[in-house]
Amino acid sequence: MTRLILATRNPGKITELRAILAEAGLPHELVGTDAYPDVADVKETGVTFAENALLKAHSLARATGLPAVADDSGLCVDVLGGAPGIFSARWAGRHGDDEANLRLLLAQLADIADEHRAAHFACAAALALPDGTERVVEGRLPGVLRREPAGTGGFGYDPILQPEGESRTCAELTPEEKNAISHRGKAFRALVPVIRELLG
Ligand code: ITT
Repeated sequence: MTRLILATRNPGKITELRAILAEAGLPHELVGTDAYPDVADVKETGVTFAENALLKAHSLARATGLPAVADDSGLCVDVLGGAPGIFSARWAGRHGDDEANLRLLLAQLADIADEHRAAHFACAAALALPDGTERVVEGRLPGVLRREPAGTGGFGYDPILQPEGESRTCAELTPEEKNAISHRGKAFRALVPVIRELLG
């Protein structure tokens, strides 16, 4: 069985991709970066989600000799020209401070009318092989930004993004409901035919 490595220490992402591979009938064994503790994290120096996903996937494939999958994602706000984008995790300055990031964004958009509050989550997922072969796919979850956070599920900007056609925010959906429509779910599912093509 081919072993496939996913460039993340987030167990939720590993579970999500594992379920998608199993559902598609792909026999590959999926492990996370924690299975290779000596492999250093790569700096995300790209300027697009796709560049960062490819950087992470190539670096991990080279370091482990395994086919590697990596994703990069964030929130893109129309009226901000696509920001926070690749800066989503550190919009308020400190990496991963979800509450501060969300509060800063809401303050920046305080005067923006409801009809101009469109935004989407975007995710690029890359597959790289140790010989340098690469593929990248993308997924989006479009919606509008609320004025106040609602819901306790999920992470990041979930409490303020209300998906198109929904009356709840992402943080009010069950994990299954969110995975079914999410940017990451779409990107991971788009990887299935790519994995089949390159790894059999
Ligand atoms: P890794 O450790 O796997 O890199 P991460 O949390 O650092 O995960 P991501 O690339 O998944 O990085 O996401 C970057 C930021 O984008 C994340 O910190 C959130 O602020 C935002 N984001 C991405 N996906 C999101 C989602 O599904 N819901 C809410 N916010 C999301």
